[in-house]
Amino acid sequence: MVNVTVNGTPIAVPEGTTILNAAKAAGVEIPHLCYLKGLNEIGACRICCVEIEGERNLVPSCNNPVFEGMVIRTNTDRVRRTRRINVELILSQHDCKCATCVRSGNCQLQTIANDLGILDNIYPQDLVTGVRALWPKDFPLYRDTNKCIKCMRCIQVCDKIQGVNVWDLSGTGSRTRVDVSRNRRIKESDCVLCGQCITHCPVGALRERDDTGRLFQAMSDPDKVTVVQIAPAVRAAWGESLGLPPEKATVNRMAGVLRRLGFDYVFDTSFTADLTIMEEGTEFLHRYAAGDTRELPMFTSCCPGWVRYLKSHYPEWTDRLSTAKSPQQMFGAVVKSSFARRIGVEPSKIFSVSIMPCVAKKAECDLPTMSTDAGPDVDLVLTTREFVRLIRAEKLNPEDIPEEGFDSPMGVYSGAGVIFGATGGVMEAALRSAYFLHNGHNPKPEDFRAVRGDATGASGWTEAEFDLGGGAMVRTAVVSGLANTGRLLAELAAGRVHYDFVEVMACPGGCAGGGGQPIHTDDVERAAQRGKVLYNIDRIQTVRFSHENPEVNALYREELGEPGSEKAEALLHTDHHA
Ligand code: HC0
Ligand code: SF4
Repeated sequence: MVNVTVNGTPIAVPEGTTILNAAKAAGVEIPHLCYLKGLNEIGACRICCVEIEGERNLVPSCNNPVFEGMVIRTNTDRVRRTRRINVELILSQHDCKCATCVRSGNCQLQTIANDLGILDNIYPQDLVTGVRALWPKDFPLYRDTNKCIKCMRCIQVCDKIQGVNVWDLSGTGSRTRVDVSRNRRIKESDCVLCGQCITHCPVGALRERDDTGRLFQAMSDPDKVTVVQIAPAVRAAWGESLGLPPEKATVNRMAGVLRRLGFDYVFDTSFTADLTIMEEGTEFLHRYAAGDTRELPMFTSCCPGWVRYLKSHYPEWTDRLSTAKSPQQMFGAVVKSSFARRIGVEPSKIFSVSIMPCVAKKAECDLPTMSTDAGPDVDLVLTTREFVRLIRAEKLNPEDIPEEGFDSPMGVYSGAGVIFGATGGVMEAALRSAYFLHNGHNPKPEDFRAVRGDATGASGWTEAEFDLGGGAMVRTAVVSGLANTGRLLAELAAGRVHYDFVEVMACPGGCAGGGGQPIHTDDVERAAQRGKVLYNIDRIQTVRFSHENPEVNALYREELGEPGSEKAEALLHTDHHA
């Protein structure tokens, strides 16, 4: 242990502790902006500077460890003045139009400036102008250079957590800025649209494309029937930025809210998560029995960020992706076919919307393979954040809105369909049903819990092996975060690991930690906590197996025949090469 004093309070902390964390342990919070634990500890913003007795210069506290006998002061006049000047200098290069910024009220720079009582921008603004106009408006990820404060969090998260390396510094000195690396335009980069750089941006420099205007347009068209689906992971997070306690932020209250927003039909993506399991589980058993190494291990295909990553990094392994469409896209396909027939409406008159914790879903629904003559299967994707903005725009108070049921038939789901939203959930749901399909009887729902992933992504990936019955040993791996995924794929390529079935989610923790989820300014990662909410929902469901979803079974009975049938193939599968 190392003995230090923080503002006169003695404290002992483990060796290697940073000044920032030692101060925290002594009950002293040091303001900081660029710092992100374990990810960005570079002292770039200089807001966390403190005075150390005996040192001439102030030092950033986030990346300097304590030493024995260190005397730290965080509240001297010099520290206060320097901190203030450093914030003012950042503001001089920041487009401070807070009234029209998506992060207003949720911006770490705004909070620090307000907390320090900075009421004027005293330095003339020196913004790089005009660059913003070059950013493509149709790309689901939007970047505003004039808001970037060069904290470098986006660079670090894209490099270290995702291994995609989209961002880099360009220019030197006062002209240094963050831009797409290697002089590329964003559309030429490998950006998979995971949105992790958005959720780690402390200000409004990065955001998703705003699609709420297109929704309002469709809603005001009397010819359109609006249908909405709610992704599994949204239910675990939508209440966070509305101040709703988890027991009030239920998916049934969300259904009530969506009806008040004007949707004609409200459904749950978890229904088609169950349908995905029927198709993907069947497909896996066929591939496993055939043993063709070109198609094994089978990779899950429901995360569009991962599909984009695989196709750009290992295009030769595209055949290993399950051909099953994602639940979002299966949902769209069913809505514009069997549901349209059921309600007697032309498919082209249906406007199909999904609320997703994800930015990449905005690109998935635009793929040419996800459309028919009636138009795209899913017309519009809104992130959880955009959904919350709709609630705010309409001045709805969710606490006053009663919980309501879903419309039928696509509002019926099993617990297996809900855990899709957490890392390992797709694999667990698939194994529950693959076991049934293989043996003709159910396992215990908890039999496959060993596949549950590590929501922090810190431990790499989770391996497990199961006997599906009759000696059918299935080797599984579950991974989230694309840097972890890159390492797993390298091991597979080198022949050092062998799996039959691999689940990949681009975002750490799976969709629960998705790049479209609410952003918090306290730097606490919430994927694990949200994942627990989903597992708890599963635990209390009466139906916990996708193959026992009565409406999924009715769909097969009445329209599709068997999983993997010609009709099911045509409607629910895709060609990833197209
Ligand atoms: Fe997910 Fe999905 S689980 S990718 O994270 O499979 O976005 O929540 O909706 O489609 O169901 C996201 C979440 C989904 C899909 C489902 C899958
Ligand atoms: Fe990198 Fe993901 Fe951001 Fe694209 S969306 S730049 S892949 S972190």
